Amino acid sequence: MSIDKLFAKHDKIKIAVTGLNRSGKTVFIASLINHLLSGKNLNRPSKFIAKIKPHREQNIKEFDYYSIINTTRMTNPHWPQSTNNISKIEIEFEIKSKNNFLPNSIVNLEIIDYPGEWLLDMQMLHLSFREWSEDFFLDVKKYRREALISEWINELRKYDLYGFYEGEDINTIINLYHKYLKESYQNGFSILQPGRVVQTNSTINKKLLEFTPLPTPKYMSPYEKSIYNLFEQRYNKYVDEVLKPFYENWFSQFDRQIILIDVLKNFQNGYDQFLDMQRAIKKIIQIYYYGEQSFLKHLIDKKINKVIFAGTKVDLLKPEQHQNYQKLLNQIIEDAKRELDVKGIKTQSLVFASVKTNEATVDFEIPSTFPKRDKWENYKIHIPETKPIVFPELETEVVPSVNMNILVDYLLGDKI
Ligand SMILES: Nc1nc2c(ncn2[C@@H]2O[C@H](COP(=O)(O)OP(=O)(O)OP(=O)(O)O)[C@@H](O)[C@H]2O)c(=O)[nH]1
Ligand SMILES: [Mg+2]
Repeated sequence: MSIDKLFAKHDKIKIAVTGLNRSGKTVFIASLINHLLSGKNLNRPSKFIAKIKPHREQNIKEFDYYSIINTTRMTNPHWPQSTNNISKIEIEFEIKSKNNFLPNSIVNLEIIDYPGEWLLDMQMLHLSFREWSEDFFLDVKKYRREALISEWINELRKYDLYGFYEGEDINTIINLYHKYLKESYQNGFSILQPGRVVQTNSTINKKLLEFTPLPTPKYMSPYEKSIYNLFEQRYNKYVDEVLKPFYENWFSQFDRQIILIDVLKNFQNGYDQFLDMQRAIKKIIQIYYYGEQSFLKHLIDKKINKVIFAGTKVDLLKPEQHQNYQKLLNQIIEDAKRELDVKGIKTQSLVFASVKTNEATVDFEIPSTFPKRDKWENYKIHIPETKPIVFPELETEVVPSVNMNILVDYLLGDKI
């Protein structure tokens, strides 16, 4: 370490990039790194140097920035693959001191990337099997999803879920529940637990996913050796062995969070999917309330607590539509924002595009408020597959984007 760095003031900041599957996390992280390395398209003149720190950790993969941006530079460029595991990257900033007599300061920025399907399961961390099941059946009723689960329910009816379990084959119960999750996923629904069931490239041991929610027994306790208890044990094992380590090792103690929301996708999917996504956002912020209150306290004490709701892929719309997208986003997050306000966590919202694709735009007049069910059909759109924009070869050049400068400012303006 150089003498300068030894005396420098060191600071660490951990950002949680969250968002449902395909919301744009990996592309966003790549664009963010490109902005920071180049020092371009930032709201303030850059007085820092940013470098990717060498990856030295054994227990987590490196977020492979160069491979990701290289996929856009091939003769047949393509978007990065859907993420199948967790990875991490650290950026080190050396920031010029305002006073020439004082040493420069060093800020370490830590970012993790992971599959979007893992995110919603975090809510299970603070629900018992019974609570999780009750939540599930309440949602089915509230959102009229009975038809979607009828095949699985019919199968459940064939078993005594609470009586003595003699080891009969229960695979069909599990398979039909998983079928329901996968069909809902294909139809654009967001709340799917456990999320690893629908993750196409998951590396998890499938045995850990062999449980489903079950109706709570009324006026009786299930037998110790019953299907109900068996699923409860498997649920607890999933929470303890899969969710807790992920949360505790990588997700706790972050300083600020950005939630990426692909609002446009839902105009393609449908009204119920839209509502489902909105509920999903509320579930994502539950992460603040998990476990000890110390996490909330950590955020509030450090006074850097911040959640940014970011509507993605705005480059697909014509510029005159951006304002409506912003208004609609504000309406979607209103509930979640109110909850965070009460907890003393600052929120900001913004529509943006990590990269500005060439093939934009969709000819679409986005409504500024959430349309009623009977008006929904007027807003149905088809979003074509776009080709990615090529990341510049030179590290000093920045990729075209929309509002990334504002977003970087929201995220890191007080640090760099
Ligand atoms: N037009 C446009 N499309 C984008 C942008 N960012 C991402 N996309 C599209 O969204 C898709 C998903 O982006 P990713 O960054 O892989 O999404 P993710 O959240 O990492 O997805 P998972 O890894 O599956 O959780 C890409 O393949 C692109 O088609 C953007 O800024 N503009
Ligand atoms: Mg990804």
